[in-house]
Amino acid sequence: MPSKCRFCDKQAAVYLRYANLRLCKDHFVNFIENRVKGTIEKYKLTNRGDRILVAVSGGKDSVVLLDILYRLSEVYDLDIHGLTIDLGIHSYSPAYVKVANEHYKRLGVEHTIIKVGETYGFTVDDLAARWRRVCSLCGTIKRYIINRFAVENGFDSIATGHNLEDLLYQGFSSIVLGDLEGLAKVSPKLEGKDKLITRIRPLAETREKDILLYAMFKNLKFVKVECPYARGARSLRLKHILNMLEEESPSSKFAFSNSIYKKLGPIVSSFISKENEELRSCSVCGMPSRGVTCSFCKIALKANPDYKPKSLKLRL
Ligand code: Q46
Ligand code: ZN
Ligand code: ZN
Repeated sequence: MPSKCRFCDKQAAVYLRYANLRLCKDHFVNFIENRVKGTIEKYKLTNRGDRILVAVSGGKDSVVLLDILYRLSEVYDLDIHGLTIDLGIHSYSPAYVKVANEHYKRLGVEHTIIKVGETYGFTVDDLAARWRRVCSLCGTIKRYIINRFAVENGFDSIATGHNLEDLLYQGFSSIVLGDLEGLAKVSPKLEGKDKLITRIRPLAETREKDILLYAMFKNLKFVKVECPYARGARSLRLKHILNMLEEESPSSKFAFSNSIYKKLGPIVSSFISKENEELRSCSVCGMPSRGVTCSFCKIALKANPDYKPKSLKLRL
């Protein structure tokens, strides 16, 4: 039986079981924008006048994040700037950087593209040729560059496209491994301190499927090519378990996220925060570090013996 949108006479394009809602394309787009607004307000992700650095890879999550934050920047009086990192993965990076660039231009958003190879003298492809566990090295590189760029250019926070399932996967896997520090980081907002800039995840309560539909309904271009170094077997298994739970009980993902974001996470992070107080300055680059040398500088020195820390301050 054809069914109508709950809010207008148009044909419904989606049925959201978790909300028992049939919506046309336009009302679905509104629904998702309101959901993101709800997350921003519930977790106080932004303050009026904030300068926000939006990390855009060119994949669906970050493209949707940029699109929605751009739309909300007037509502919340936000000044947004995009940052894309060219990791130097030859079968992957060029397509991503190109799409990110197209979105910045389409929206007229100021942005910066940092090429790891040109800036530091090595690429993620170089790391993969020499070491295993390249994703962990790549993750360190991305976090370092984004944070350093935000510190040097005076941003109040960094927005990333982590979606509901990304965070639930992190939470689930932290619980399975007993990794309390990891669990404390499963939150829509990670407060910064000194040279660690606050990180916000406005899509923390938005399902991956809904993000995909939003991108499709709005004709937003994004890249689907998978990184050659992605090894998702474990995360796919855990995400499959979460999807099975959702089949049984449509709102279970939201119940789980609520319990981590609102209850478990804050309790655990009140214990963990003591550890963060012990951060010192890296002896090579001066950025926050647990040891004498930060993880990024350790990787960079191994990959390029001539490595020197670089300022990422924009020349205006
Ligand atoms: S880019 Fe880097 Fe990912 Fe590729 S090497 Fe792994 S972490 S999979 S999002
Ligand atoms: Zn409608
Ligand atoms: Zn360092």
